[in-house]
Amino acid sequence: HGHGTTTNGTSTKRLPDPLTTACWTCVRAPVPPLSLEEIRQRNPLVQPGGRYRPPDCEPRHHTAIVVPYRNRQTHLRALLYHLHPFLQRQQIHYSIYIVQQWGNSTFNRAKLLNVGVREALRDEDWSCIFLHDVDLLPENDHNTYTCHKQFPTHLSVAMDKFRYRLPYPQYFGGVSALTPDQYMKMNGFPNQYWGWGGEDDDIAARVRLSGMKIVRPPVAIGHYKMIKHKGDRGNEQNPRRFDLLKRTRLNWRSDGLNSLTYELLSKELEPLYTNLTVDIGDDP
Ligand code: UD2
Ligand code: MN
Repeated sequence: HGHGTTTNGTSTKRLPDPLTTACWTCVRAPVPPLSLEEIRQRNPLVQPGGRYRPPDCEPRHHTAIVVPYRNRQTHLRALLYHLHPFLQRQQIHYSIYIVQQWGNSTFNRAKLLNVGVREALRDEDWSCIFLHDVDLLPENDHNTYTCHKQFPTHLSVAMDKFRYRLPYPQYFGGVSALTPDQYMKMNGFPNQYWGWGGEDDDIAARVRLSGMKIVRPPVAIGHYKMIKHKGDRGNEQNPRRFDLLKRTRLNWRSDGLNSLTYELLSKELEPLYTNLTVDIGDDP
């Protein structure tokens, strides 16, 4: 530990391939991309559905990780490869939910997150819910995957893509965390953002409108690597996002958890995650 870092926490070495390695406090030897089966073998204590409980203590934290997803196989493998050992080192009771949008309709990240939260809470009385992009890998073990008692947390404050700085003060994209109470208080997330962009700013606005604020870990802790990628087909920039954002104040009480409709097509307990395939409809 300590290699390649300065006292103020900035990296002095180029990190190896982000698909296989993401560690900021130490630089691990690169490993070849692994299959799901190989990742499972490396995580023998993970139960079907991607569930884990520390075997030798009573965990104080119960965290559901919810990942909005469609057609990102290599990113998913990289995430599972990193997240399982990371969460086990933190001795958290956790489960990973992949919320997969069925069909070819326009992608809707925030609505998928609503579905994931609702379905996860059917399984367990989670004390904390993480909303997690599939392509973000935490780089610092001190970044604990637990919730703040009072306020929603934004975790991905320092990403390589933004040169390890917060891009703007209200930024809430990437990885965030809420208790079920905080989530209910802001009526969940908006269902009306189809395509790329805006939904994260809407969520940040809801936090404030419902009388809460955003808390963040120090920049040196909230380090993430984003796997480089291009925009996806079916997730083109949403041209309506600016208009929608003007109406958050009017809409947040009526659009969200209390207006959520979807059809759960299947729920499978895969070895490393729970797969929820869901029909969330299409941009009207
Ligand atoms: C930024 C935000 C993200 C979200 C998005 C706007 C960061 C690090 N993240 O991400 O949280 O606010 O802007 O919508 O700034 N996905 C799929 N399949 C698809 C499309 C999206 O699985 O076809 C999922 C996946 O988990 C991905 C996430 O949606 O990580 C966000 O999409 P993105 O990675 O294309 O957007 P990006 O990187 O600009
Ligand atoms: Mn991304």
